[in-house]
Amino acid sequence: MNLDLTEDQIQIRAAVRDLCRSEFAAQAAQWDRDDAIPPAAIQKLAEMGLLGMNIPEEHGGLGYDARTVVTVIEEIARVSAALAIMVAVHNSVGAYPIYRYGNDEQRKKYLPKLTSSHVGAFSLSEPGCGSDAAALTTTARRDGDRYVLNGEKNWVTNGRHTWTFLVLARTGEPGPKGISAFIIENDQPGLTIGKSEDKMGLRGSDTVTLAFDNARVPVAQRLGADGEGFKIALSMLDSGRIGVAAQALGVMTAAFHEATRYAQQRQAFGGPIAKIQAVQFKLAEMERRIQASRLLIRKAAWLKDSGQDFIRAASMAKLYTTEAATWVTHQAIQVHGGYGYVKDYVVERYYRDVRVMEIYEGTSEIQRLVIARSMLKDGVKA
Ligand code: COS
Repeated sequence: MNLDLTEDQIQIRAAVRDLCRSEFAAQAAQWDRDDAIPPAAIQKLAEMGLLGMNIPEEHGGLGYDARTVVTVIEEIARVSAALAIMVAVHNSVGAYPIYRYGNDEQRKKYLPKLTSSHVGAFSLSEPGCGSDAAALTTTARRDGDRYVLNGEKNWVTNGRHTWTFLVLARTGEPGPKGISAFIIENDQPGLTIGKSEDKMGLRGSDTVTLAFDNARVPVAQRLGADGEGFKIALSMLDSGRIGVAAQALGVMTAAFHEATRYAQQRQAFGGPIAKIQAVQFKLAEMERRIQASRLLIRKAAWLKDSGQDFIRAASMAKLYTTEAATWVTHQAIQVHGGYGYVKDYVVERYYRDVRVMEIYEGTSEIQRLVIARSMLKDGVKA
């Protein structure tokens, strides 16, 4: 297993880093205050092809492998976690499923725009079910050449910027086998896109509710076979979870750099606080967790790229990295003392931004469940 970046990946990382530093770094705090990211920022990413990162070139994408995708997401998250989640969701669970499970017509209709200019979203959760995804109650009743959708969805990232929603709805029996996936456009009659949630962090990335009231969707908009929706959703989330881990890694790396810089400047007890062992131990612990996170992420991405089962590895990367990010950003504030608690210092935003990463795309508890089930099924190898 080779976990080093290739020359190409190092160049891509440098190009994305340049873009983020020159175009986004100075604005990220304002996006957080305004709770809005301007479409121009998405456009800049689109110009670099980053809306089609994991889609093959013949369908308009860049054809990046998973290791390259996580490297890009980490870089964006070092500057703005809100922008990173928009891109990560669009790529992993918005556009890619249409390539992976779509028929020729669907690929031709959606991929050219989704890889170049338009944003996609994913809608599984509902007010009454999140972790227990197979319990969803939004219905899609077949009526001739249409499905009629009724129900409510929530926690939909990118909702107000989105062209296509990948919506999971019940077409059959209770449980996972009665769920199908649909591509639904933002101007679908019977669909109401709700207000943006007023979130603790990731401000600027919009999160909305959806309401379906007799939305009549052509059968041609169903993605995959009838009843295949749950497997489509979970398999896409497996990749998405490596992306969330990469976001968490980006934010905690930025928090670590801020804490280190501050510790070397801040004077107390006759010198910089970086000379105090209590502070050094915090910095050492941060670095340890960052390096361990990076290895877990690269391993999960490598397993995916080499065509192996990566479900358990993706859950481990997400679980470890997001919990590490919560710890690292917490400690970065601690190193800053009172200054870390005010908005003049960026670590305050980092702390708010990472908190949700232990929740979305599967809580830490769900990751533990996935890991345990997989170990008990396959056995634990030495
Ligand atoms: N990829 C593909 N298929 C999968 C899968 C995966 N990662 N995990 C499970 N499946 C399949 C199973 O193989 C099973 O099919 P078969 O009976 O044909 O074998 C089916 O899906 C049902 O699996 P299972 O019995 O494990 O389903 P559960 O209801 O117990 O749910 C969990 C499994 C809890 C893991 C799932 O509901 C989950 O991940 N929940 C969190 C959802 C989430 O991340 N929400 C956030 C969305 S972002 S807003």
